Amino acid sequence: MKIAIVCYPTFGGSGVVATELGIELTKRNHEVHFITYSQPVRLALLNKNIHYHEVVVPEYPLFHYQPYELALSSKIVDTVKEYGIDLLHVHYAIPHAFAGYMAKQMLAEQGISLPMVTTLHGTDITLVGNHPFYKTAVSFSINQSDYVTSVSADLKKSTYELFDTTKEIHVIPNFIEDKNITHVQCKRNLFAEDGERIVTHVSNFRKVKRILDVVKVFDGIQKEMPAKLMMVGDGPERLGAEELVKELGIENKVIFFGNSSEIDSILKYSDLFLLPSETESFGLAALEAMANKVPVISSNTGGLPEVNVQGVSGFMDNIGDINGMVQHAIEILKDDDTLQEFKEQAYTHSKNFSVDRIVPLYEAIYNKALKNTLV
Ligand code: GMT
Repeated sequence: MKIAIVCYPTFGGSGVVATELGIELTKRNHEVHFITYSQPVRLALLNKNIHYHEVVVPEYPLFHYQPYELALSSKIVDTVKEYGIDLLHVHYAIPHAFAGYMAKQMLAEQGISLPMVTTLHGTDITLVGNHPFYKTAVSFSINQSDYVTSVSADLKKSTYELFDTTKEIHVIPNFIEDKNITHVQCKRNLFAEDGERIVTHVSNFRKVKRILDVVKVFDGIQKEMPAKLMMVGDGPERLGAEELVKELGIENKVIFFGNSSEIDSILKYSDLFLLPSETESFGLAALEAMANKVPVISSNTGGLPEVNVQGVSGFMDNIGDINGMVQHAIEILKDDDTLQEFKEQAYTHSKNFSVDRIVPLYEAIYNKALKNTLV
């Protein structure tokens, strides 16, 4: 099948999922065409089955806002016609599902039918999409998609609560490749001294991630045992977190890496992952940690209870419960045997989200969408 994927090409979870999905689909003999405004960060290699088509929005002084949706829908139409694309899969409703719908309509005028699958990822529903300025268009584009999927049951529930839709939503959780990692002790020493626990957080440092809580929880941990904190990512809350680190006097124990494409290398030396988010439709970062044998302390919000299993892959506490998170972190990190047990449990649990289990669920939706459009 020839599949066009529209996504955000940046470090956000939806772009990562879309990119990994595209790569996996090519391993299953599909041809994948990414249509985005820059090459997706996790897309290293292009080959005869992975193509990338850049959406360019020319600057024009009259425009206060550049019409990205227009350029995107035109690019979808052109790509579909040039490469004989069978199906369009858009990730993140805003504005991709709307642009996809416009492309579908333009193609229909020319007698070409293009089934569209929309995957809802989280903030497109819970934070941004339900803003009154966007809600009408987002509801419309959900309803006009041929198939809609969401990355967790909780996100499906939120979609029905927040939007005027009765559209069937298929839950397809995010997935992860089996990392099957082995630790190389000498490299671990690049990050921390012997006997120090390595605590890690990875995100885009937006408010919703509560990275000040990450710093506070780490502060509680480091008071009880030698530890280092790896802060991976960048975003608006970074400055505040750096200030808090200084205020607490723990500058020599916290490393801010900035954005990195070496997430797995950092995770494989980590002992604990912190994700105390305000809202999280799934928490792909937590799953990536588990796949690298890193147990997770997270909040219990949104779809996180579908990913993190209490007392097995880590622990969950209420949003903002710093003390609870510190206590649970210490419970995991207190001795090597307990830590090893949690590491193995987290890794075993991550296999429930293996590529081989999840990607066929998307293929099944694609087949249904194609069949329905051809009838
Ligand atoms: O979490 C982010 O900041 C990025 C955002 C995105 O859309 O790129 O992530 C959302 O999609 C991820 C992939 O499906 C989910 O794992 C994240 O939980 C979700 N983020 C939120 O709901 C805040």
